[in-house]
Parts: sequence; structure tokens; C-alpha cells
Amino acid sequence: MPTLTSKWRYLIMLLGVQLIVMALLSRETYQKRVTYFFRIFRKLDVLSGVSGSGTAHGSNHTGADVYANLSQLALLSRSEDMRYCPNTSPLLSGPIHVSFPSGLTLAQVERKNPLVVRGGRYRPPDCEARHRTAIIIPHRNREKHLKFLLYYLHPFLQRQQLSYGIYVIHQAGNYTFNRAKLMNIGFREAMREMDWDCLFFHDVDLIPEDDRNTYTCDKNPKHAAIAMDKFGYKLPYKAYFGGVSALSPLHYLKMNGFPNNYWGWGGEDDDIGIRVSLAGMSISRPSLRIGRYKMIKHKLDEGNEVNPKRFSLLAKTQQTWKSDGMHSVEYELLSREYLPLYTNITVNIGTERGLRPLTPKPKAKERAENRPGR
Ligand code: BGN
Repeated sequence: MPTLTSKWRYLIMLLGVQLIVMALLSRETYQKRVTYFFRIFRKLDVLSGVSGSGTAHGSNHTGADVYANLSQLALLSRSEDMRYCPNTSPLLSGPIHVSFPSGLTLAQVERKNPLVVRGGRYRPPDCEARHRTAIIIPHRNREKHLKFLLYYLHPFLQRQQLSYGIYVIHQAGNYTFNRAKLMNIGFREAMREMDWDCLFFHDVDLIPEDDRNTYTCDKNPKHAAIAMDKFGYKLPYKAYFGGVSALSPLHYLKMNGFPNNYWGWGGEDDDIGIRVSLAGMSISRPSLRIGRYKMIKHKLDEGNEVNPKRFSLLAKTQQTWKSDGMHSVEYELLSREYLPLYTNITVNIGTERGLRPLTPKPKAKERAENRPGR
């Protein structure tokens, strides 16, 4: 009998050790499962239009809900003798949780931003903003990305207590895309409407991940998207100026805006970076910890093929920057719509061979035939 008891004891001990080893091995998978489980809840939260989930001072690595705390703003009202907002907004919370749930609609984004008015404009309800920032987004066929950007950008800017407006510059037609030219147009059309003191030139697929990355201008042109997930949260090269950058109207005028002659993907951001130094300025940047962005994954768009001329264009920036830029931008304004979440400016920018009508004008004979009464 005593031998049987010790055998049992031995077996139980062995089972115990096995259980401990299994628990240790499955810890990582278990954690992943728990995180996945919580993510499902976050997604539901986003879609059901509930605000205020997540911690206001989110120091956890996944970050806080970008809408946390903002619902209180809707209860405040403006008064005549309002003070300036504080230098640092009390609404900032640091890292923001960014995910891309399916099923999000623009109507839901609208509901979550009750203080945003026609044309995508906003002013803090309880204090006079210290800064007026216009966001310029070059766009074509990226409705899904735009929806996510608007979902995150509106509350992000409200947390910073800015007076702001969002402009989407939509290239009409199927000709090759020209990001820098659209940004020149955005500058002109936005400044025509209001005396903005800072302009953020913003790719549609980049979501800021930390609300301390303030959308205000510095003494020098600022490169804000310094740490993108696709580049391992560091600069791909020292002179990189792509993704999101910020210029005051004075910076912009000093460097004659952006080039108009980069058709297709690549090089135009490098050209803009070179212009900054040719105009006697330098590039300022937030810290790597704060200038973080998540990119919405996508394939290279049709009509935005890699530009084979970018190398030769870049080699000539020094000779061309004064003649090609904001002074020489040519376009046809097709429409200006004040939508609930942004101002949509649709333009015909022509092709590399110049400005040409999107739909060829009918010949004189056809025009005569189509006259009413015939
Ligand atoms: C660079 C591109 C940029 C682009 C970054 C990041 C060129 C010019 C040739 C020297 N520049 O290589 O436009 O933003 O990669 O993708 O292609």
C-alpha cells in the first residue's frame, strides 16, 4: 500500500509540473486572445456612437479613445468676454488608440462631432482659440480613407482647442494624380476664405497617434509625420518631408509654394523639402515619441503610377523653384461644396501638357444642332 501512495504522489506532482509548464507556454497566446476580445468591444463602441470609452490620460501602449472627454464640450456655450484658451490644452491625453473598424459611416462621424459646423469648421465653445489651422487634403478615389481620417482628425483637433477647417481638394477626371499641385490649390482656396495662420498639408491615409502632436505652426516649416508605422516609427531618411507637413502663409510665400510639375508618385515631397532650404529656412520636427502616425494600408492607386521623371526634376529644383510654384498654378474650379464634415473643392488640373477641358467642348456644328427649339 505505501508504494501505491507514493506512486500517486509522484503522478500528481508530475501532472502539476506539466500544468505549470503549459500555463507558461500559453501565456502569450492567452494574452493575445484577451486583447483580441477587448478589441471587439472597442470596435462595437466606435460603431455604436458611444463616446467616452478609454481613459482620458491614456498612458497604456494602445492609447486612449480619441473621443474621450469631448462630450462635455457640447454642454458649454460661448460668451462675449471669452478668454483665450490656455497655452496647453487641458483636453490632451497623449497616445490615441487607432483602429479601422468596418461599417463606419460618415453619418456616424457627424453624430460624434456635434460642434463641427458646415464646411468642417470648428471653434472651441468655451475659449477663444490661439491658433487658426486649415487642413488641406489632396484626394481622389479614397473615400474609405477619408472617412477614417475625418473620424480621428476632428476630435484630435478639438482636443487641441484649435479653430480649424478641413478642406478636401478633389482632383476630377482620370488624368495622372498630382499631389503637390492640389496642395497649391488648397492653399489658395483656403486663404481666400479665411485668414488661416497655419496650413497642414495632410495625406488622406495617415492617422495621428498622439494628440500632443499639435497642429500649429512653428518658426520654420514643420514636418509632422516623422514616425510612421510603415517606416518602423522612424524617419526613412534625414531629408524626408512627406506625409504631413505644416507651413504658415509666410513660409509658403517665401518658397513660392510647391512644384506643379510632379505627375504621379514620388519626389514632390523631396522637392518641397529642398525648397524649404533654398528659401533660407530649415525643417522643424516634433519628437519621435509624439510625431507618430498609422498608415491605412493600400495598393498604389491607378492613375498614380511611379513618376519616372522625378530624378531629373529633382536635379533641377534650384533652377525651377522661383518660376514654378504658387504663382504659376493653373486650374479650373469645378465646385465648392460646404459639407457637414469638410469643404469639398473639386478641380480640373489638366495634365502634364497643360490645362485642358475634362470633357472636350462640342464642335460648332454639334452645338448648333443641340440648341433648344430644334
Ligand atoms: C522616396 C520618394 C518620396 C517618398 C519616400 C517615402 C523619390 C525621389 C527619388 C530620390 N522620393 O524615395 O517621394 O515620399 O520615398 O515613400 O522617389
